[in-house]
Amino acid sequence: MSDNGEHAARRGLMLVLSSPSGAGKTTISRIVLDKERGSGLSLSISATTRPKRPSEADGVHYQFMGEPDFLKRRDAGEFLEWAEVHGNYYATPRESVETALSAGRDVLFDIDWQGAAQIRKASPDDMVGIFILPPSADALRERLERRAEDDPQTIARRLANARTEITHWNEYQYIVVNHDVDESVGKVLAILKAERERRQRQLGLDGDIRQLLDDLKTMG
Ligand SMILES: Nc1nc2c(ncn2[C@@H]2O[C@H](COP(=O)(O)OP(=O)(O)O)[C@@H](O)[C@H]2O)c(=O)[nH]1
Ligand SMILES: [Mg+2]
Repeated sequence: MSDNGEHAARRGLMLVLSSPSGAGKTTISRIVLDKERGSGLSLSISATTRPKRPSEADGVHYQFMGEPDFLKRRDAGEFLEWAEVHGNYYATPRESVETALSAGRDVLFDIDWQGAAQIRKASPDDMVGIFILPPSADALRERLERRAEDDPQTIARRLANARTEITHWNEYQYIVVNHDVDESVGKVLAILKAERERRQRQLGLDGDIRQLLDDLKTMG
């Protein structure tokens, strides 16, 4: 906005996606990240004590670790938030997120309602929460079964936990019902685009606008 063509610097935002297991949140986040490649959006890679699935890679989808390691890092204050989900521990490592945000880059989180609540409490102005809902109970069960990477007992537990997760829907600013992945991705991208333009996130606007007003006064 200043006449040297530079834009005011912007504060990075935390885009948090939550949903019950199987509503499509992980699929949506992967496509969003892919489409936003080069825009300064990166995924927060969580630490977890859950066993790695065959399709996952350590350090890419999660940092897999044993419980003693996890608890040691948690107690050392290395996590921005942590929670127990489906009987395993999950946490967001603090350092990479803080580095990204202070450099004006945005961070995408695929975390549950407990983690979202902790981040919202710590940084209400920097977090944008989106809750993804399945179109129906049948659709949710089908997706959990189709994935077939988990045993039936795990699937049953995830279905039971879905009810708890869904009761937190109204703690999020945006709700996306995932009827169609492409459509949902489009909605998440639109939310991100608009949220990036929020006045509060544009640093240095005060000075730029004062200058604009001064320049206009000189002209008149
Ligand atoms: N609080 C919190 N939740 C997380 C974190 N990482 C993943 N989760 C959530 O834990 C739940 C289980 O994730 P996962 O084991 O990958 O199975 P999924 O449900 O199939 O995605 C999902 O709701 C994730 O969003 C984290 O760092 N913190
Ligand atoms: Mg997931």
